[in-house]
Amino acid sequence: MNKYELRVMVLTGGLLSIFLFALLYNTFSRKIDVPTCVPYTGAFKKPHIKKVDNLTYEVYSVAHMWAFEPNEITIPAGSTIDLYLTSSDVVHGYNIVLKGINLMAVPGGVSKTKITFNDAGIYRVVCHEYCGSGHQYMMGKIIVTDK
Ligand SMILES: [Cu+2]
Repeated sequence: MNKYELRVMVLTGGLLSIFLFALLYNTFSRKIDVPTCVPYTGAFKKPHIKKVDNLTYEVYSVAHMWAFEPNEITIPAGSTIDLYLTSSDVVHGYNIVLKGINLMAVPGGVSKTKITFNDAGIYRVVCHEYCGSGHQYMMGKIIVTDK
């Protein structure tokens, strides 16, 4: 081993130590808000839409190869959806185009978000996580009707 090899090894070890220190420091001493999954409850055996009141809906959605269930959601303008999302096979994505909503559908976990639709229109839902040969056909729709 020549002196250059030794320098490279010392430098590499030093950088690795700094990296590990930064990782452990940030893990234990700072409050990092990492999104978590709600524990799987089995509420998804049957995907469904629950109407809470005229402008509030709960949607229990399951993604699977290669569709979302329910595939079409119709609500009046001004409605808020509590969306609970899971997957029954592999990891899928749930992107509501024009709303900036971007969720992952993970088997065994539930992703949750709240979305308000003030404007009428048809919002396309696409899978944005490659999930197999039918991935590009995996889409749904949220139809927001005029009040
Ligand atoms: Cu996909």
